[in-house]
Amino acid sequence: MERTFLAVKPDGVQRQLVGEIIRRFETKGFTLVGLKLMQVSRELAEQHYDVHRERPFFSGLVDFITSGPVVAMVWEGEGVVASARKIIGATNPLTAEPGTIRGDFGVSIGRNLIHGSDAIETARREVSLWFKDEELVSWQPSITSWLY
Ligand code: 3AN
Repeated sequence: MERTFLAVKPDGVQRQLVGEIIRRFETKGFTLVGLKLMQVSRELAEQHYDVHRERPFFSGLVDFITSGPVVAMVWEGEGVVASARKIIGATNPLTAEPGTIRGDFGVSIGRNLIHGSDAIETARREVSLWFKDEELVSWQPSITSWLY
């Protein structure tokens, strides 16, 4: 089954949106298979944002993601990578549609509350970067047969 990596960023944690954010993926019908609150090291942050290394906002990005606790998660379900991106909304919260997480709760591109893997390959890389195999639990909630 497809998996994606999501992380509530320090602004989402400080604004006490963790429950609200988790609720949106739970009620959609996706399955939580990994979850941890963590203080991100600069090393992990730099690896995570490696594709942005040459961008002018790279060091600000690393400073921000390491500035406070982050909630790292792995979610599972059919089409979860693309669907989670839709639930999250556009990178800039000011242009993100209402009804999306960023559209409903954010105003600044540098404080856009949540990260979600942008493709299936990226999701594989990010899940294994952030989680050890033994931190992930394979399970099927009993509602699954009513979803698919
Ligand atoms: P997304 O998170 O929607 O996949 P990316 O991968 O293009 O967006 O960018 C990664 C992160 O870098 C964004 N979540 C955002 O916090 C930050 N970012 C992107 N573009 C800018 C920008 N122009 N100025 C500041 N931060 C940016």
